Amino acid sequence: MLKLYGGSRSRASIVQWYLEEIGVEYQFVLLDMASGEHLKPDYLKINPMGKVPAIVDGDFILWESGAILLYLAEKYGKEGDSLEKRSIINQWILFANSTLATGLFLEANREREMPRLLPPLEKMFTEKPFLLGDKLSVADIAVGSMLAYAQILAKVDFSSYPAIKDYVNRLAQRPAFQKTIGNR
Ligand SMILES: N[C@@H](CCC(=O)N[C@@H](CS)C(=O)NCC(=O)O)C(=O)O
Repeated sequence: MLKLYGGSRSRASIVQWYLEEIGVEYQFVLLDMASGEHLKPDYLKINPMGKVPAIVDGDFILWESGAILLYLAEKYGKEGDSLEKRSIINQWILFANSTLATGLFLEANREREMPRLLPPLEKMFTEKPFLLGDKLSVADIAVGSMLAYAQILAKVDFSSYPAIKDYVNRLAQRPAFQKTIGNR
């Protein structure tokens, strides 16, 4: 069975959310990060960087949440059936984990970046329920989890962006979200 390594409050929840959405069986290997289990030799064999999440799928090892999402989307999610579709998914995952994450979570960037990044997202969510159209995709897992974490952890207020607020609320009502990110 696929193994997902993570801490109790870590980005492993993003990967876990997607696994729940697509109904892949997995074992969550909970590392005691407070005591540094992620820095011990056993785990460093899986991710030499000592970061979570990581997965082990058969003989295959992968780390970095964005790379894991892409892998799962292609292998199990039946997403990304053309180069263009895969590239668009890639675009949103990289955007979420770099541009959006640093814009939302680095306080020094927030004031400058939020007024640039949020209005285009607001417009998109007034036109369609999810990033790629009518259906939730792995792009929503990546972007939606950053927006949800911004609301939960960094107390970012999306009141001026009602379509984003509604998007995050809709995601948060999904059973797979509640079992994972919403349960931490
Ligand atoms: N860009 C990486 C970030 C990984 C990361 O920083 N994970 C944190 C937990 S959320 C971690 O492992 N921290 C432990 C440490 O730095 O010692 C990803 O998305 O997977």
